[in-house]
Amino acid sequence: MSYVDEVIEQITKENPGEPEFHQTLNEVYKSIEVVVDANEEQYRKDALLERLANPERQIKFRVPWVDDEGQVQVNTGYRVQFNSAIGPYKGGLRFHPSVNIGIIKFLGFEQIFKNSLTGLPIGGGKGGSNFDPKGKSDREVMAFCQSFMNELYRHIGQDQDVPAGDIGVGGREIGYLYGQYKRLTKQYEGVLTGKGLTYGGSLARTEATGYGLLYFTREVLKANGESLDGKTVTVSGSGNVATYAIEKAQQLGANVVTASDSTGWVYDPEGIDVALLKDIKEVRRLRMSDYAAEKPSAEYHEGKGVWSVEADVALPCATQNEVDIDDAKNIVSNNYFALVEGANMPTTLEATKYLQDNGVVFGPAKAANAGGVAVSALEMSQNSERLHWTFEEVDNKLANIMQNIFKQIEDSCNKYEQGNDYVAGANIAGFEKVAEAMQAQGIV
Ligand code: NDP
Ligand code: 2IT
Repeated sequence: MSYVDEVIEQITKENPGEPEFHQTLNEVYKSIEVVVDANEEQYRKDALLERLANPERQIKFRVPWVDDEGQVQVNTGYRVQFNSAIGPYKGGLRFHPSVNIGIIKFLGFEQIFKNSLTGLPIGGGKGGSNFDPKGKSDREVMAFCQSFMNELYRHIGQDQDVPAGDIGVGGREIGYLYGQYKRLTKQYEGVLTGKGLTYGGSLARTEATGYGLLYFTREVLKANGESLDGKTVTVSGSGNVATYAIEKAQQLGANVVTASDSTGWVYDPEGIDVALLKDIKEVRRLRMSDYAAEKPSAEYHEGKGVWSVEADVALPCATQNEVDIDDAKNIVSNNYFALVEGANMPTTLEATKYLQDNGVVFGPAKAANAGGVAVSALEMSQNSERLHWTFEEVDNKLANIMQNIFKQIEDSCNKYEQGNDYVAGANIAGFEKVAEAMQAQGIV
């Protein structure tokens, strides 16, 4: 059995009941096998793959809070500090009822390689809670965030671990979390990113993941002789990533005809109205069904179905494993040119293989959605130097970072003869830097 297969088997056995973590472990370790084989003796001796797959630290804690009826509620909080070889732990917080340790570990593991690809000095971490912000009052969300921070503050700091947003955590939640951190520690420091612009946030952080996704997609299409101009694009999701992906795709000349949430999806052949979408989702916190009710050209459908629409480019921007084998078959039979992942691990392993085998150009999440964390790192730089950069300055740096990520992937594909398997290219490029830093720092 190869070293990679041995470690996958061992880690899977030692961490039962964590299918999402097993999935990313399989994807990443199988695709770096070519590098591992070339260094097998040293890596084995140093147990490099075992160390990389075991988080440096996992924190799990109780989060009690009082709801509007005076009832005490109890949620579970997590922070997984996965790897600090190249910088302080960095990665978002997810508030969603599905959150468990396996989900946080899959996200944290992916984050190690994503952060490495940005070229910026940030390690990998992730956290969150099974708290569901949907339907809660502002006061309830604040009470939860304050209680969550009452424990988390002990484990984070601007040079230790810097959380940010993810599903269910946006500007409102970051504000409440930041206020409580400051109250507990008396420190006005860049301990969280995605902060509001009046208290240390960076311009373009809100837009960064979606915009970055499109800057990356532009590179992918260019390398394959295509461009976004005049293309039809389908997007899933209607949160932070989806909204700004749609906005930038339109600015680059594409027509985006879908958006969705966990209850249904909208087909709007005239193109999604981003101003209306922002008002519905960011201001009024309503559903896609409300979008359809207010936009005459839009059709609303219950359930899943975005990938049944004919288009050129698919951008899944909602959640993990939302593109399964049936969706992949639809995408192939609808003659899509490319699928580029905005969400983290939105495509199952089986669907990824099917798309790649059938000639759909595939852009992997840890490269394609790295723009969010990259601008988070730029927010950390601005906080450290106590200065603010202009929107254009941050946006230009973001575009350069996404271009550079694609170049690293292409270089790795060429060096290890992986053709245009960008999944392999991204995993290899992300891994090589972290592996070298870990080896240089001894057995820790
Ligand atoms: P938001 O909370 O802003 O939006 C999430 C969107 O996805 C909503 O439309 C939500 O619908 C939908 N969604 C969430 N869970 C499910 C589910 N189980 N089934 C179907 N739809 C679902 O989150 P973000 O936009 O920030 O995150 C979206 C994805 O992008 C996630 O995978 C996240 O990890 C990833 N990501 C986010 C980054 C960021 O900077 N925010 C950076 C990089 C990646 P509903 O409202 O009905 O729940
Ligand atoms: O998945 C991700 O990269 C994020 N949710 C953003 C993390 C961050 O620290 O900005």
